[in-house]
Amino acid sequence: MSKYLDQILELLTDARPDYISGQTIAEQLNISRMTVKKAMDQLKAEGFSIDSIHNKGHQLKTLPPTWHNGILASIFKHQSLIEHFQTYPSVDSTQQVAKKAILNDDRTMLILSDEQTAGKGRFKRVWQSSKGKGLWMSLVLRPNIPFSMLTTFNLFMSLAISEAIQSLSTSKVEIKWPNDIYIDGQKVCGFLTEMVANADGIEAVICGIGINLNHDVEDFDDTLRQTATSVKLHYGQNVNRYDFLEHLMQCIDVRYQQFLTEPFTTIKDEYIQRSNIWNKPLRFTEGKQQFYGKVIEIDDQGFLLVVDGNGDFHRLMSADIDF
Ligand code: BTX
Repeated sequence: MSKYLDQILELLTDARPDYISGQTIAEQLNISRMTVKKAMDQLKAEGFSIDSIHNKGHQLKTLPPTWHNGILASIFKHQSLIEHFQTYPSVDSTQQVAKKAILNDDRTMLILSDEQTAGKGRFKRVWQSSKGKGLWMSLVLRPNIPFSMLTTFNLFMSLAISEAIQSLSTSKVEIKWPNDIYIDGQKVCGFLTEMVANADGIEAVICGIGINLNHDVEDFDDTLRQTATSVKLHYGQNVNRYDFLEHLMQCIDVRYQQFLTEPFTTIKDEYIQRSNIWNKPLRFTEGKQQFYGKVIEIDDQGFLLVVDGNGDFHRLMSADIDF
C-alpha cells in the first residue's frame, strides 16, 4: 500500500485535463519513478480512471464517485474557509466524527462520507444517507462572534445551499424555514447547526448538511418516496459530486463572510423570495406545543412571527412546520 496515493491524486487532479509525467511526479514528491509506477498501478487497481501513455505521462480522466482527500486538496487549494479535510467511505454520522475531531484540533474542517449508517436529523430523527448517492458532510467553522449573532447563521446558510442547488435545478429551489431546502414540494436537503462553546465563547459551529444528489426515486425507501427528491431528478443527469461540492463551498464562503460582517436585513428580501412558507395555513410544532397559523413576517433577527387561529402571536426561533 503506497503512502503517496493522496499526494499523487492531488498532482493528477492539479494537472487535469493535461497529462503529468512520472518524472515530474517523482521530482515533486522526491520519490523514485518506480514508486510512482507502483502507486499508479495501485490507483488503477482501485478503480481510478487513469490514462498512462509512454513519453507523455498520466491523466486522471474522470473524477471518481467516491471522496478522496488528494482530490479535495487540489480542488480547494486556493480557498481559505477550510483548513483540513477528512473523507470516509462510511461513518455513523459526520456530525459525530466532527465532534470527536475538534477535541484535539482547532482548525476549520470539512468531514465527508460516502455513506452514513446513523445519519442524524433534528430532535433525534434519522437522516437517510445511502451510499454514494448524496452529499453527507459536516462543516466545522470557528466564528469569532457573540452567541447572540448565531440566531441568523442558518438563514445565511440556507440561502447559500439553495443557491448552489438552484444552479443545477430546472425547478425553483425553496427554503422551508428554518433548516430544509425543497424542490416542487419535496425535500432535497436538510441541515442542522450545533455549537460547541466554553466560558470564553464559541469554540466551533458544526453545520451538518445532507443533500440528496444522485438518487433515483427508487433509491428512497417507502417512507420517503412521496416527500423526498434529489438534485438529479431536477437536473436530468448525474451530478458530479466534486464539481457540486466546489460550487457549494463557494456559495457558503460568500454567505458566511456576509454573515460575519452584515446584518440579516441585508439578505432579508432574498430570503423571503426563496421561502415557501407564505400565504398558506401551516401547522407549527414547537416542543410539545402544536398550533395552526400563518406566517406574518421574519423579523430582523431571523425569528418567525406567526398568528394562530385564535389571533395569538408567536415569535419562533425554531419549529417544525408542516404544510
Ligand atoms: P430534520 O429532522 O428536519 O429531518 C429529518 C426528517 O426528514 C426525517 O424524519 C424524515 O422524515 C426526513 N428525511 C430523512 N432522510 C431524508 C432524506 N435523505 N431526504 C429527505 N428527507 C429525509 C434535517 O433534519 C437535518 C438533516 C441533517 C443531515 C446531515 S447529513 C450530514 C450530517 N451528519 C448527520 O448525522 N446529520 C447531518
